[in-house]
Amino acid sequence: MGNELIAQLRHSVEMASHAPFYSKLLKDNNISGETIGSIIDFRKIPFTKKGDIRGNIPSAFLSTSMSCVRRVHSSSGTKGNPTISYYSDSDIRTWQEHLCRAFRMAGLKKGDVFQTIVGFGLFSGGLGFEQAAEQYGMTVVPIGMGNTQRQVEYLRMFHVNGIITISSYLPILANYMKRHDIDPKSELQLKAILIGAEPFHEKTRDELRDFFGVPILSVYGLSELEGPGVAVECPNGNGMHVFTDAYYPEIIDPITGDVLGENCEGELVLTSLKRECMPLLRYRTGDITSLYRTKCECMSEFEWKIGYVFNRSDDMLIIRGVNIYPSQIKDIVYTYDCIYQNLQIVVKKDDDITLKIASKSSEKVENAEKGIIRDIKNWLNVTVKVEWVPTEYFDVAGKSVCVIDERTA
Ligand code: DLL
Repeated sequence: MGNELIAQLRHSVEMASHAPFYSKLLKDNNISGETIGSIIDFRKIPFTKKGDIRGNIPSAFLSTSMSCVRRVHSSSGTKGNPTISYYSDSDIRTWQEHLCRAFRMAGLKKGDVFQTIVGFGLFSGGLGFEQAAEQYGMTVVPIGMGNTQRQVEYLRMFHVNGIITISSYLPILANYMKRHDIDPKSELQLKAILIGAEPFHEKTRDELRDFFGVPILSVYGLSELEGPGVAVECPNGNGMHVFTDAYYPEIIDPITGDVLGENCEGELVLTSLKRECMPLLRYRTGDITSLYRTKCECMSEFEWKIGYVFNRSDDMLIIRGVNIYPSQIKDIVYTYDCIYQNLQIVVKKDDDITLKIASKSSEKVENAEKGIIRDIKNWLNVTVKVEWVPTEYFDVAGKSVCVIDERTA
């Protein structure tokens, strides 16, 4: 562990100590920048949880004066109150730099046209990508979410080369094009598609990559820590490069909190190294992934990667004592080729679980229904019902909700 990292961590602890929440936490635990001489010392800092941000007034995490805050964003709040994040000028610049790295990795160039199919306003995706793409020298079409017909018209009209969209919207876009006999390979000028903000399924991504004929790259981030741009995938795949000059990643056992070794799957914990207005120390992201070092062929200087995020710890369902992640259900459902790529799991009781699925033709497929029910029973020992919904059911203006657990409502 390099001295440089320790110096960065120490600096981050010092910056955080100006925020009321951390001032108390650090004092209570007799920790200050000066006590951090090694990674062991750093690990004495208790984790920060989303609940800490939600349970305090937002300014409890503000480590500068309000006059240094140039902008606020907040999380999409699909699971409770949205969490607020503060950005200084320098925080915004660092963030833009990260997204410019994402464009570079995706092979996008100055002069290309970039369409931002993500929400604007408080959601960090829209403004973040728009500003960064402008700074990168691309022409931006800041269209936002929804209205698929218009999205496609603009993709054609402006000869768009790159897009960012939330993961669940890409199948909706593809579905529209298929229904209207539009072939993106011959009719659009796309070079790369960036997706993020939600998990995707590998099979879905393979299908969509074939359909669009360009790389589909995952961009990871969360609004508590700048938004999209914490980690980014290059065309060589195999996970996402973490921008370790700005974040220190750890993987922990989500139950015990123990720090896990390289390649182990667990919850991602992030410490910001550069954030001015709202540094976070050992922040539990809730995202399940792994961390590994690799010499990637893209020659990126960022050697640490995280695996794709398929699950969140708070999406884990406990059905009659057994832990089940949505991705395990998706892995089974998507073996049926007739199934459309978004789904929703509604749990009313342990023995009352409904899968809302759509077929690619928007019609009920009897054999697939029987097979899915049987396979989920066989593999996961869970009894589910299937409710067929039209593909439009998933066309929502924002992130799709994958799990509705009414037992905890
Ligand atoms: O979703 C920021 C973002 C915008 C990322 C656009 C990428 C593109 P939040 O609304 O705060 O911020 O949600 C953060 O979304 O903790 C993950 O659970 C999930 N997430 C983000 N990126 C990915 C990804 C934005 N590439 C939460 N793959 C995170 C899977 C992702 N899940």
